[in-house]
Amino acid sequence: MGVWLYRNLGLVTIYNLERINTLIISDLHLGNISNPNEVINILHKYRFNRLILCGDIFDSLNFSRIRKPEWRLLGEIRKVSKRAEVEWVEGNHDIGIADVISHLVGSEVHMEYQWQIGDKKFLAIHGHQFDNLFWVSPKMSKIGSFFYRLLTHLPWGKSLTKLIFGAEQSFSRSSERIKERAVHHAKHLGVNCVICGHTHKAERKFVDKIEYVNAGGWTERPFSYVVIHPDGIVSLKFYT
Ligand SMILES: [Mn+2]
Repeated sequence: MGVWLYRNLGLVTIYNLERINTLIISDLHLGNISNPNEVINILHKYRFNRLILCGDIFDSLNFSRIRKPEWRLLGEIRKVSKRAEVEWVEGNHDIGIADVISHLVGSEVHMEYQWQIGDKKFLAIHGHQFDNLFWVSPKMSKIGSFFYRLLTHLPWGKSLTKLIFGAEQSFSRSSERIKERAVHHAKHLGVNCVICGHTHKAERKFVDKIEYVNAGGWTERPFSYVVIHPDGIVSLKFYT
């Protein structure tokens, strides 16, 4: 009888969800090449106390480009905000947008966000602050990433980007630079673990005893996200 009740009330599903402390998702770029349905699946996969949107959730202020599944994802985030805290950390693409949208999805907006699990101190920051000036200005970063994407879609684009911009090289250099500067910032603030996005390159590494995690992104595969367990252990996950 008990089992029957559980099944039919959907309680079995709730109890089967993996219990975590924090879920972190970054660089969805809604309104561009985004994958909202996959993100909804992740929201349904776990039970968590805190959801951190680590920047560049929107690609631009052009809301006419937001499609139905993307609105549905925003609705799901709003539902999450009824049972867990939702923190939105601004990225270079959603500066100014977060303020408009955050009340819709029930989140707080931050430049950077700090929290603690047990003795372990965490910081979430998008990471464009550590990038070169060219990519930091929203306009320039948009123009830059537009040309980069355009070129990588052409058959001879990859060699051309290398030839003209050295873009691939400068992109990988940029993720090294961001890691280095994020770790420096974390040391300054006295946190143990710093979580960024921006580079779309998922990574987890210890540098000078600071745990650096990049949540990756959702515009190209493999899609990735970060899970923090109740004991403060961080896992970088890939969506399959
Ligand atoms: Mn960014």
